[in-house]
Amino acid sequence: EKAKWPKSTVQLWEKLSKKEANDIETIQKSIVHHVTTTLARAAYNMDNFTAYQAVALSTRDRLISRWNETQGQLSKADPKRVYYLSLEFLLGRSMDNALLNMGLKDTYGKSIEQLGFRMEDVIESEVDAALGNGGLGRLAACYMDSLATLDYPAWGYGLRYTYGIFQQRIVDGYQTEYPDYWLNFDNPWELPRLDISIQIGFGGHVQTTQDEYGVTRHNWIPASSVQAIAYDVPIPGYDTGNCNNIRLWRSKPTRVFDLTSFNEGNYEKSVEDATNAEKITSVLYPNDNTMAGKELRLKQQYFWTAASLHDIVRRFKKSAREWTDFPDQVAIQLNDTHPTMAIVELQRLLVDEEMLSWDDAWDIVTKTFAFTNHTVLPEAMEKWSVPMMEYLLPRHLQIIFDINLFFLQKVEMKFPNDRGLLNRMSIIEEAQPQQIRMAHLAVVGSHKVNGVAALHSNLIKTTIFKDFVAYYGEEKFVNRTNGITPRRWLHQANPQLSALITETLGSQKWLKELTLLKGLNNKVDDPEFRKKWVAIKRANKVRLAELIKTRCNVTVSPDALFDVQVKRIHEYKRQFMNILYVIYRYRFIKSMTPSQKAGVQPRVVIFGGKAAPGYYIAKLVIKLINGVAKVVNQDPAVGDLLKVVFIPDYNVSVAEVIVPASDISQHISTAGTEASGTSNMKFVLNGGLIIGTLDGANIEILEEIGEDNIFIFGCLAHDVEDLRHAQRYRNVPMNPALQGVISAIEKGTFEDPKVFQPLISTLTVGKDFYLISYDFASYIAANQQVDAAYKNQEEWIKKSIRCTANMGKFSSDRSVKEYADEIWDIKPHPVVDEGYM
Ligand code: BZD
Repeated sequence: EKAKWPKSTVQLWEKLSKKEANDIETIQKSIVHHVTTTLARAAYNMDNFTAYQAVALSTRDRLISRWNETQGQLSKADPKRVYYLSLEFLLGRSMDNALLNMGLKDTYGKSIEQLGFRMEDVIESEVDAALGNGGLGRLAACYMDSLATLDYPAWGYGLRYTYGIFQQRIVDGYQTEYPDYWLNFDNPWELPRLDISIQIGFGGHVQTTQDEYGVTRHNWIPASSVQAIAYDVPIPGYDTGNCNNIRLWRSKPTRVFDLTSFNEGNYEKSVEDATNAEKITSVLYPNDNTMAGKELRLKQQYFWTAASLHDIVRRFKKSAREWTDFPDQVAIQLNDTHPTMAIVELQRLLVDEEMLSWDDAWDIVTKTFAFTNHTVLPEAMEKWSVPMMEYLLPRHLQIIFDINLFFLQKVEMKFPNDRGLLNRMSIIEEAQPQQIRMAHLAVVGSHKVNGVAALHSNLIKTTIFKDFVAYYGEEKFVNRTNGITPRRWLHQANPQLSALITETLGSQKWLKELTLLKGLNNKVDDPEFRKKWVAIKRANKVRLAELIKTRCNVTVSPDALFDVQVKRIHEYKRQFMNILYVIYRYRFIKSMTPSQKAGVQPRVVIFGGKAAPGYYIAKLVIKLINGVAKVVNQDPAVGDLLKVVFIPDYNVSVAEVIVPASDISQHISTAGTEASGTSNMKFVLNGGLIIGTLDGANIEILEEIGEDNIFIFGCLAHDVEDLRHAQRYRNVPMNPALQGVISAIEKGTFEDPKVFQPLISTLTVGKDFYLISYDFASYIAANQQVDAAYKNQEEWIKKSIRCTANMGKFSSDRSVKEYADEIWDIKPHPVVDEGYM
């Protein structure tokens, strides 16, 4: 269009679309402009929330301008891109992060201060975008930050849930769930793209015909359809003009199909269909590491993968390339098995709609996809029943059966006459009804499969994917140890520590090259530096103590050792073991003479995390923690020697306060169950020591920071099976210290003991599957070592500095580079600042 314009028009556009300046006056003008026009508020009639909205809108203008510039240049250059398909993006708040990444925080801070507001208060007004459960969703968010920062051409694809993860309140010690209606006030961090709408079909039947060459063609005729509407979330890189995108889909009714009911005179039915269409993206499923098998969840998965693939294919088709070039232009990463239907959908598009041969299509598909596994827990493995799939997606089911048939034929050629093997490897599990094993489909449809920490990547090769390694060979199965973004988890969450590091290292380069933190090792023996280091930790503890006072109404001393376990509540993570030890400690203190008490290291034990609403045992753990807290915190015999708190509604923004304030945090899963863990990395990066098992990324953290700076206990992954066997078939007596604790609960020390009986039964009737009794003795010992080490404050501070100094490996920049180089084969594509909006 532009080409047809007279020169003067083009020049006028160019003149008027120059980027806005970033000086205080321009920024203040833009804020006031948004207050008075966009928000339609009188300039003086404002609270913190209105100020937040105006600052957010002004920040958003700058984000959009970067987004336009980046996406415009990428469209022209058309390099290979990666698409990160994740059902969850746990972004948290955006404003602080956007301002820091764009280098505008100081200017905005000054601007609003002069306008009568404090940056901290304005930041606090933002609600979290909580479109995720835990580690998997937060990992996706960290990876998006790193991809943007490193100038990789990358888009995320996900769902725009109306309700994020539920809000947790504690009532009478129990978790209760409330809906998280986060879009109550407009969300300034998204750009609705109402023009981008894709029709997604469901149900119906498959028409089979012969084409003019006698080839059988399949044509899926869906019975109903919904629309996918795009909402774009700009993701600015740190210290670069690059701005990537997360495209989230929202479901809306289509007009086309619902008209049939309408025309039949069934108005109510057509309205009902419309409401059902909106349901698809209404709520995030709140289970992590368990599979519920709900039909709506499968609908979500297909809706999202189909919309994303149509979008990706449409972008690919803009340039006149051959289909064989598709894998040279497009890499798609599957964040767990949730998006596995994308494999089937691409095969369907290529074969049914683009008329490629099955083999040519399959070659393209397998070169395009790669798959990340995040768990080995059997209850988390996704399976969909064949009848449900047939009803919702009949053509896809046929394709899955064909993929399986051709795959098993090849397995049979390589390993003839091994029926057991074919059964084990089949994508279809022979149950009643038959089940589709999504992990098998993901492995078969991808060129690379990765685990998320060294131990985990090895484990999947010897357990769930053992047969696949024998068939495909080792090269297909790789490790990509997780990482976290140091921008959010140090620079933003711990500004004082960030400033000290920058001052010490002489520049901010470490924020993009985290191994530079090694330079801090030289400072360990500098008492002045140690003083500054510990003063910052203390200030962070004071801030957390204030949050605890507000949220739990418990007063805690910042001089006590802060001991933290925050993560989803799950049996394998063993919060139960932690609270059992707290009871042990409580009883021990109570048995002491006053002079013995004088030697006790005061501790504040801090818990936080959500339990899946249907996870009964996990919810009882929360109840027990609160029961213990109530008794311990009121006991004058204990006083400040021990306090226990459960911080309700743990989320990303609460984590940003907790993580910098921890002295010791707990990462104590039964060995072999926690694939990686990422909060372990966040705590250590912030100079918090950890107590942990030899599980997930703890092992690699140990390797990096050295055994003197970490407290390790418990059995090895390698021994777990034998230990469980012994628990099950031999009468292994319970650890006596643990027995004492259990008796105390059963005597009613913490409310009605009947309440806790099902929880206690997991240790007895349940044969202690997570090996709490076996690990209890070494757990007590490790805790004693923590106390002893904390007594020697100067040595403790040295450990704390060494922790931070040696965490460079765990930047998500490192992880993302490893994916980019060997899995995606993509290159950075820096944006050029042309000065236009
Ligand atoms: O993924 C977690 C693992 O448990 C962690 O060990 C690991 O560090 C992170 C990142 O790799 N897994 C999850 O968080 N999983 C889920 O949240 C989830 C959600 C829905 C369905 C299944 C799992």
